[in-house]
Amino acid sequence: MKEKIIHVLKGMDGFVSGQQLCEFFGVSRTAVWKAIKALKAEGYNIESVTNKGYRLVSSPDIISEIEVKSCLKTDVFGRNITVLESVGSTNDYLKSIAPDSPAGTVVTAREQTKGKGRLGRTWESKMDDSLCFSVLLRPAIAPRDVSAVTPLCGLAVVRALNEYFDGDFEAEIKWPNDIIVGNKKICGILTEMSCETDRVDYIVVGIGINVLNKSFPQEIAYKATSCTIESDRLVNKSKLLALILKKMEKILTNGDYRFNHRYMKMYKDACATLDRTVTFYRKNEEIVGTATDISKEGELIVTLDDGTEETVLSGEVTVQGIY
Ligand code: BT5
Repeated sequence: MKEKIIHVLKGMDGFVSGQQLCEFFGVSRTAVWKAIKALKAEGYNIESVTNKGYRLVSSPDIISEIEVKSCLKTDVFGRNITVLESVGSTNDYLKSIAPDSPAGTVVTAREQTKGKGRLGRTWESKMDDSLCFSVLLRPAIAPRDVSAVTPLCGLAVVRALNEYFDGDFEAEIKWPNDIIVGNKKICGILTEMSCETDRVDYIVVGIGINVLNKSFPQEIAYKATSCTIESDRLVNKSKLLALILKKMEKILTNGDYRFNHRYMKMYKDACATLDRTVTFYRKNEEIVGTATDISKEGELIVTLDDGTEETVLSGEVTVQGIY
């Protein structure tokens, strides 16, 4: 009921009368009044005026199921969503409920206490400052094709951020899975999967975005940035999450979880690593070259001074000019 009322109030410019709401949902005035009272307690500023009805003045900036659902424009992604107050890691939580959850299930939390990066690293986040969420995917693809999923999700995040912040800043991709603004990291992606030899059981894509952070722990301050640092715009995390889920659903399903020609071009256009000098290690040997292309499988192609090409599948690549 609360969710339906918020949906109606959001769609109205002015007031909607209590009577209209009762008729619309076939419930009593008391039921509407109780739902409005509960919404106010959750931080919604709803004006009530005798003989006019109710008007939504503002929504709380705390991520909630009602808020996300009222902004969702997807068919599947986020329709089943769990919003937690505090959790160790949204990826771990989603993996624990994955066996009984449908594709597109999302877990998010106001706070993550043990956020994970890749290779045992840590993802730092503070209560209500960051947008941390995980999405459950069940594509009918072979384990070897999973490598395209992270970059495709990165592309979705970049497009969502650039649409939401509309010219305030330009988000780009640092291959393979960091989203950067300028030369600093604004978002990281951690993809985990459960599979059998020839079949993916499920994939959990975990995305952490620095949204309202004004500062960072000393160790990462030189390389981290946030939406608030880069833009003066007020940010509604639920709305931003809904927009990212819309882009993810579109890109992943339209492209059948693969890099089709169109998404490959978009990825390359958004990739800050290309045309830069990069350094990586192979069998303890330092290799320096220019990042010249991305393969169909999402690998980075590096051209060395002698013209030979090296393919980098994953791992650490230092990009000149970026942290
Ligand atoms: C990542 O790993 O960037 C993946 C981060 C994924 C986080 C999400 S949040 C939701 C879901 N649940 C989880 O538990 N995780 C996912 P990696 O490429 O390994 O980068 C980690 C490194 O980034 C750290 O070692 C730090 O140097 C840096 N770092 C940590 N927190 C950061 C932050 N908030 N902003 C920018 N850089 C950060």
